Amino acid sequence: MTALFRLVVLGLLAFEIHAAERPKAVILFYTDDLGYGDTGCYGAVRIPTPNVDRLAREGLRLTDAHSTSAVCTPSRYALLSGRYPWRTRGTGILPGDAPLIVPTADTAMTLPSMMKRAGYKTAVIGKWHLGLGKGKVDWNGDIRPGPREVGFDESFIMAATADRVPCVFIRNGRVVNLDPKDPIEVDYKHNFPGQPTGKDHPELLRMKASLGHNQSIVNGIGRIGYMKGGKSALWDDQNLADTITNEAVRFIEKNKETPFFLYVATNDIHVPRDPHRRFLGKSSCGIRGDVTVQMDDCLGRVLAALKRAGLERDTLLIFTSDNGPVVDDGYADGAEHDLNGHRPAGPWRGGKCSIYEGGTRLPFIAWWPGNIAPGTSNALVSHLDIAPSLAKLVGVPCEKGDFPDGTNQLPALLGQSKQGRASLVEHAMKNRHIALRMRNYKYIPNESLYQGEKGSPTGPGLLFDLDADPGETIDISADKPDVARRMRDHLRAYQQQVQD
Ligand code: NG6
Ligand code: CA
Repeated sequence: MTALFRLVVLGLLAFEIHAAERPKAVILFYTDDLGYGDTGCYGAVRIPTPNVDRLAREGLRLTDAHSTSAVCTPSRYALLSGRYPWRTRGTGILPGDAPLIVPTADTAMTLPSMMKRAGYKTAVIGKWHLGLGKGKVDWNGDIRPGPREVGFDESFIMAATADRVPCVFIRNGRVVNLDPKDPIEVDYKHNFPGQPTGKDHPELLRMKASLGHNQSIVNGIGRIGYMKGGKSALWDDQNLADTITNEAVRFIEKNKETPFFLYVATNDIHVPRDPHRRFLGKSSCGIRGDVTVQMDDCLGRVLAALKRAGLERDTLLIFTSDNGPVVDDGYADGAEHDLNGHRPAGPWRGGKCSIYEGGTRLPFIAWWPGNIAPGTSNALVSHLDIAPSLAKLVGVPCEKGDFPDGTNQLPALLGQSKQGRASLVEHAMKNRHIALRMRNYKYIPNESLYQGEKGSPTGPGLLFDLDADPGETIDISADKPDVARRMRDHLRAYQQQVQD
């Protein structure tokens, strides 16, 4: 065999193996505010989640996987861009009329634009919460830039959260079912004359607020922000989950012959919790459990659609959540009272908004029958790693500057290695609320604590050994000053790295 011939044969072989290794479909099933302990396979006993449990039985269940932040917008920003959100101003929880904050595909590589480059058709269905447009959005026209400019071929989204206006779906930049004779107006500062608010007309509310949520009233629920018009386009809260699920199922059916990347971002289990009546009482811990059952049903219907499409063994599905759990998130829905012993964050301390582990340590299952062996892994991975790992999987080379804070953790996600990241910066709310994980250690600077949480009385921060003390209750910074100092310096060095 000549050297050249050998090269060609090797090249062809490499191509064949490579081609066979790529899944036909990749689905990122991204839930909202679902905690580590909220599903059966992660220890919940009062909430039946048969579909999530099935994923865990057939796939790889991670026990040290993290969202990038303990709240939604920064977490999703990092997911799509591969950048730590706390390096960039303006990545905090956004109002529904905020401009787009994710880099567009013409300025940077994004998760969807990378998948597109690999030949996958890309779509986002569900919650967006990353801003739209460039300034004042005209909700009655073509809304851009948005998902398309970030790299999604198709989009069917809620602009922000279900508790923020505008309460409408947007398909490919156009509000769905909008009557041009009844235009939509949105304002986050001032109400529109004559429109009732939750504050002035509590008698019009069918779900009372416990905090805030007292501006425009839509479907008897007080929201954040003011809106007017668009009556025919308003969503029905009790059908939100079905609407999102139907869209996801339709996308799978329509594209079963094409490689696709589908980002399904559920509204569940975010507030307001207003499930379809068929889920009422389906858990034994109240409304919060019931919307978790509804989320699980959505997953079940996606899995059924994959089976019907013949894609069951050709799909890599990642199941996870954007941030840790919260029980009372501003509506008096009885969730706190009905907990019934259920622990949303499982063994971890804190939850949504918190710098403790419960803020970002979340359910994370990688499922790809025939390619990922069933099991569990305690490898440390972050949502930041999803884009670079998928890039490796689908064969898109990443340059320096693409997904700058992400690392390729494909071996850990495929269950081929238990080695994950060496370190990870965790993030709570404001850009200064950060902490560092290194192996079993967690270092929290005093200035990263808030809402009355106490820092170290003797040093610059708290140090925990998560192996010995998973609940982060015993500060060992005085016993291990060298570890605390090293981690403090390491975290400072991260902070000082200039964002490109
Ligand atoms: C808070 C809201 C909370 C929720 C959160 C964002 C109040 C009192 N609280 O400001 O209900 O909407 O923002 O949640 O209004 S997230 O999951 O999108 O980050
Ligand atoms: Ca969230």
